[in-house]
Formats: sequence, C-alpha cells, structure tokens
Amino acid sequence: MSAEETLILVKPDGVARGLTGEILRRIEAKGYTIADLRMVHADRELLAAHYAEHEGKPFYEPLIEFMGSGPVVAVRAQGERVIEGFRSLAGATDPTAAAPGTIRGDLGRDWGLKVQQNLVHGSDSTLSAERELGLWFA
Ligand code: DAT
Ligand code: MG
Repeated sequence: MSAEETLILVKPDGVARGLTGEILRRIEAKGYTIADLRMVHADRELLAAHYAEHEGKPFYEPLIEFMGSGPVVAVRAQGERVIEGFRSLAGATDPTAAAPGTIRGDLGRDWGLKVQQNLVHGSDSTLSAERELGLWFA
C-alpha cells in the first residue's frame, strides 16, 4: 500500500516572511517525506477551485486576494496519517488562538486582525487531498 499524501501550502505570508525553510523543517522533523515541491504564483482560477467550499462566505474575497498576493510553496507530503498529522502540526485556523508548539501558534499572529494570514494550508481529508493535489500538481 502506498503512503497517504496531503497537499501543504506555505501561504504568501510564510514565503514573504522567510519561513518556508522553518515550515519545511517541521514537516521533515516530524518524519514526513517531501515527495514534490514547487513555487507557484497562483491565479484566481486555481485559487477559486482550491477554495470552492468557502465561496460566498464573508472571508472568501479577502482570502482569495491574499492567496494571490505573492508566491506560495506547494508541497506534496507523504506518510502514514500525514493528513491528520500535518493539521496537528499546523494548529488551529486562528493563529492568535493556535496552541504554542504548532506552526500557526509559534510563528503566526493576528496581523491587522487578518485570520487568513495563518502561514499554511493542509488538506483536511483524503478526498480533499486528492482533489487539491490534482489542482496544484496537475
Ligand atoms: P483551515 O485553513 O484551518 O483548514 P478553513 O478551511 O476553515 O481553515 O478556512 C480556510 C482559510 O480561510 C483559513 O486558513 C483562513 C481563512 N479563514 C477561515 N475562517 C476565517 C475567518 N473567520 N475570518 C477570516 N479568514 C478566515
Ligand atoms: Mg481548510
């Protein structure tokens, strides 16, 4: 059986702040394999497809705008239970509330009350992982 895979994104704030290496370090230190990696300046079409589940929500437009504001680093990560494991490494969505020890809790905060600037994305299920990996590693 091949290992589980997930899509991880280092968001534009993580790249701009020079935290890509620190985030990749944590993924590798946990024991996951970086199977593929690319830097992408995503267009609106890709971002709309990626965040389709959030269309119509109040934070949707600022989220899409932010995600297109600079390059992101897309990672195909591999390992047993990597989807759940990376969500745990990332921490809660709101970086101010995220627990210390997590990527968002240690490295993020509420810059201008912008919850969307929370450094990373991680797929939340096998179905979304498959869908999202298809979008970013087409
Ligand atoms: P997660 O990234 O933890 O899976 P999500 O899928 O619910 O969170 O939301 C996607 C992104 O949208 C999230 O990383 C940041 C942004 N977001 C979510 N809830 C928000 C809110 N209440 N206000 C502003 N941005 C929000
Ligand atoms: Mg999500």
